[in-house]
Amino acid sequence: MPTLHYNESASPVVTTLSDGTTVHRTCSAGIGCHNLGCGLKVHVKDGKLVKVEGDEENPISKGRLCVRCLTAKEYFYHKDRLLYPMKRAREDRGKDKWERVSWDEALDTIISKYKETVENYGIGAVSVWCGTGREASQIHFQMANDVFGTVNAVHPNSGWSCIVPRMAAMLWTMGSSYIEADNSIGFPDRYDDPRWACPKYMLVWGRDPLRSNPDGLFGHSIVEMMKLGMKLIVCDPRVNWLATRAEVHLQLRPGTDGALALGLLNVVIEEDLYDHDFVEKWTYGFDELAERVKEYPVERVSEITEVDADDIRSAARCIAQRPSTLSMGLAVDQNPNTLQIGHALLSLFAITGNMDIPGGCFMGLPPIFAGMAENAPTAEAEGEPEGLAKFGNIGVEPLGHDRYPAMSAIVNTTHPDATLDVLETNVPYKIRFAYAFGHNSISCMVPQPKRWYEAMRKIDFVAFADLFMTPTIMGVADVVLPAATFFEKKGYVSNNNASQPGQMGAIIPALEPVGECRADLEIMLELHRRLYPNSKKPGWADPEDFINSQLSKMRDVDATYADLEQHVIAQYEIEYRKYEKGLLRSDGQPGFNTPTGRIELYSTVLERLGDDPLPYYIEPKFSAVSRPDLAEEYPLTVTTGARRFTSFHSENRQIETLREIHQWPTVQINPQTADEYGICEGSWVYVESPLGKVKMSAHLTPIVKESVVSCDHGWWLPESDPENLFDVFDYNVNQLIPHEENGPLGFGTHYKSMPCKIYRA
Ligand SMILES: Nc1nc2c(c(=O)[nH]1)N[C@H]1C(S)=C(S)[C@@H](COP(=O)(O)OP(=O)(O)OC[C@H]3O[C@@H](n4cnc5c(=O)[nH]c(N)nc54)[C@H](O)[C@@H]3O)O[C@H]1N2
Ligand SMILES: Nc1nc2c(c(=O)[nH]1)N[C@H]1C(S)=C(S)[C@@H](COP(=O)(O)OP(=O)(O)OC[C@H]3O[C@@H](n4cnc5c(=O)[nH]c(N)nc54)[C@H](O)[C@@H]3O)O[C@H]1N2
Ligand SMILES: [Mo]
Repeated sequence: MPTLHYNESASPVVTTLSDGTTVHRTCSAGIGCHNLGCGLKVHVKDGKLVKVEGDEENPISKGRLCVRCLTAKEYFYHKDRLLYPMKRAREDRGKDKWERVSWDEALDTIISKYKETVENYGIGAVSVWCGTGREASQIHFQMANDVFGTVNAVHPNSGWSCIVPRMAAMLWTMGSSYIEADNSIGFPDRYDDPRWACPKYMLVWGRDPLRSNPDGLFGHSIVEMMKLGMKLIVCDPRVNWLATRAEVHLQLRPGTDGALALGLLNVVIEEDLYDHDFVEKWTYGFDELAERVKEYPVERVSEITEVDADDIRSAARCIAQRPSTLSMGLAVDQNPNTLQIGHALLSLFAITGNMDIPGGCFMGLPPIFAGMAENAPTAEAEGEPEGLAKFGNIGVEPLGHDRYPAMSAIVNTTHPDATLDVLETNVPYKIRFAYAFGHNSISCMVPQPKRWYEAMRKIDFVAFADLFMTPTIMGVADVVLPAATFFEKKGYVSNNNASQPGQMGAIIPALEPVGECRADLEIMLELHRRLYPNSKKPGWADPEDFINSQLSKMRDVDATYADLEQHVIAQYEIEYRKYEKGLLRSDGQPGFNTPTGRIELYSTVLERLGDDPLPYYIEPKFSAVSRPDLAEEYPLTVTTGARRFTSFHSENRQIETLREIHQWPTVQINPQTADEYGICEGSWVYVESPLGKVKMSAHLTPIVKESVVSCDHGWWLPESDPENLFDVFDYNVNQLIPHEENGPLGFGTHYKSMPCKIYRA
């Protein structure tokens, strides 16, 4: 159903300038980013990277580029880049005693440790680890299932608090894959397309797309729509740039999102602002929802959230206008109340008739999310795993799904927090082998990182692939493989596996690899070749073959790598009002892809999974309300991880220009609060929660509420002693965050709301 558009009149992929410099158009996958596909022009002279600039012919990024890509040359040629495979003795973990080895030796070591593990302890002892959004995460499940034959794919982000809880709410209550604000991204003529309408309002909730471009909603498209008349409602405890331009800024107490969302529903229903026709025809359980939201009158919600009651009313009245749209972000996931926040916000836009209309909330096609893809090719070599990603058919489940069975209904990894329990207790069995790529858990992903660090050190053998040495690799790895940047490899980018309108593009190599770097995909194919030399698995011959087989699994998308490479980028559009046309259900009937065929305001799926079918509020577990005993010692609330232009998670701290712009791990403090504690601009302070403390440089700013401080995440100092793990435990804010304080079904956690105190260091 998606329609692909190529721009036939765009410049060729490679042009040559008068001085012999070649300019290569491509799509980015980083540097220091997700596979988002900003358009790039890479200037190459005598085989060397000269500079990178934005590609103004890319219909989506239109020549814009962030500071991380603009400094790509510093990254590409950085002295700290890993250039060769290395190994060290197990007893030297934590010591800077690496020894260069050949690729053959590194890969053979990994394979022999793997075989030894399986022979002696069974396949359960094998695990494959991955982080966020790089090529590594595109192939995480294939690496786990098809190469190493294990269901234990690990993504150790507590409560899977990145996009998956939002996706679960979307899938289970609306039968949709990612539901995104409609910014005309699939139309070649963008905002001029007569089928599109400009949203009257966008509700931006716990998201800062100007900095994060989260999951492909580019921040600049919000600014473009503001220029066309779109107004903003922003829900954020900080006054970020968007909040300063909002009609209403809902500056809530961190973590109270659930109450606020229910309060907005209360206003829309009490004031009869909803779309009766849509509710009648297309939703299930309106009366039950109406009864539930009576428990959240505006005055009560105002008390819980610290948001002015009149602001809640005005916001609800704005959103109820059609078309209005929703952009919800990470603060929705990083909360144990996550599924209910998602369900409530989606219900708000459903009952106001804003689902899948032009300028409203664009519904995704039924999901083809990585781990759920039907990616089981035929195995032909003896002993080759039959693509365990055909999940659920093999009678084995990833670790932790016994305790959190709902996890199986959305994603095919171990339960993140339960994985630590297994590592610490060896129950039900000991994990002995780990292949890890594209993540830096003890600097970034996991709460209580010292526990993970100790636990990962118990694994008998750990191999890592990365572009740089990291605290995690220095602390726990035995073998490290040098990964390639997108300048050095073939790949593809797409929005949510083409389930959303957007772009699909080619990553086209412009440079020879530095040192002996190799792409993750090449490493995977090589491991597979060595493990199953007789395999004739379709799609596994070489990177292009693999990319083509992945593209062929996307719904109705007819494109090969060669097609994309020829044009660099394609846009694809998907229709509106798919529910009227039978485009959302496998039976071709009108309606939504849910058990009742309707949008489930009363969720039969949540009910079946053992949760309340209606949205409800959970007070943050360690707040002054829940734990008055902590309130005196820890009077402030800390929220963490608001994105910065100058870094992508724990990356980019080596890049001089970026460190000039943002030098140290920083805590934002309201000047009033700072005054109270005798803290001045730029001084070092400790931020301490009941679980631990970290050092941060103070930045005094009125953008945070007086009772709130906001800390950077992902910090370590590449310039510090490797054998002190680059001081990661002095600066990684996740030491303030608890392990396994997830919501009832195992999702969400407290990255964005913990009690704390601050004092001068
Ligand atoms: N430059 C850059 N871009 C990135 C990343 C990066 O590290 N750097 N990371 C990428 C990844 S993996 C992700 S998941 C996305 C995330 O990107 P976003 O979804 O935009 O999330 P954040 O930047 O974490 O937070 C957005 C806003 O939430 C606010 N906030 C804090 N606590 C609360 C709360 O309790 N409730 C509400 N309503 N708001 C709150 C913060 O003040 C902040 O302004 O960004 C991606 N893009
Ligand atoms: N306190 C707090 N903690 C958080 C968050 C927060 O908001 N607050 N956000 C959370 C979220 S949403 C996420 S997604 C996680 C992210 O957590 P991680 O995924 O662990 O974080 P990264 O720093 O992105 O780690 C990626 C590593 O992969 C390497 N890398 C980059 N590109 C490639 C590649 O192509 N191949 C290979 N092999 N390696 C590559 C990088 O050099 C880096 O070392 O952090 C979480 N942690
Ligand atoms: Mo994330």
